[in-house]
Amino acid sequence: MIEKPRVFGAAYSVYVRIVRLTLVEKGVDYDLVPIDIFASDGPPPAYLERHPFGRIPAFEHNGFRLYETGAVTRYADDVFDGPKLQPADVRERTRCNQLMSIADNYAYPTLVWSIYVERISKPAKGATADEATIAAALPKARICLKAMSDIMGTAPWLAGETISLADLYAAPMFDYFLVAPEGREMIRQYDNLAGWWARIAARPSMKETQPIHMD
Ligand SMILES: N[C@@H](CCC(=O)N[C@@H](CS)C(=O)NCC(=O)O)C(=O)O
Repeated sequence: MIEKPRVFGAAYSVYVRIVRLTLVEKGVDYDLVPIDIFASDGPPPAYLERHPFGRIPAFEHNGFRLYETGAVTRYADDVFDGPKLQPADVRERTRCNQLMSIADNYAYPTLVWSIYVERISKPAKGATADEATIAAALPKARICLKAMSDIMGTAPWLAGETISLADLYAAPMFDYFLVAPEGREMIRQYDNLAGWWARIAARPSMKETQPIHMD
């Protein structure tokens, strides 16, 4: 019997959404098994057997357990039918990998944690935004957007002519970032990124995986 892949995590999570976007774009049916990593008493202790670092998502397919979104999404792209989400051309594929790394290391902490969480998420929960954190993050965010815009150039998608894991990595991060006024103002300065955002935001996969915004 062919097992449906299982994604362990919560819809609000950027990284869970990257895996879900990948599966939806591939046309793969999956189960989302709820794990709230920010629950007050923490995730169920048994979850650490799936993910020793206590992050979401974790993933399982036919008894193959996996964590780390880059590994999960590349595995899903390799084993499931559907459109290829890693470019065949070696330079485009390398750019795709580079963009995934930029998203992990620079965009996620800056656009999501230092800007969205401070400007939108904390005040929505009654806490005060840390303006110094936001101010320090803005130049870093500009570097992220300029780097991504430079790599994208005139292509329709971040890593070239077809949608790839690079787009599915960046999109959930931008979806949060663009709730903040600073994010909306910043993306306006990059025509190619603004066009990219209009294209990716219109994908049915983005609507299907839309979390409830805290705004
Ligand atoms: N390197 C991990 C990052 C996953 C990650 O940071 N997930 C966040 C939610 S979007 C999380 O679990 N945060 C919990 C925490 O930081 O304690 C991956 O690629 O999957």
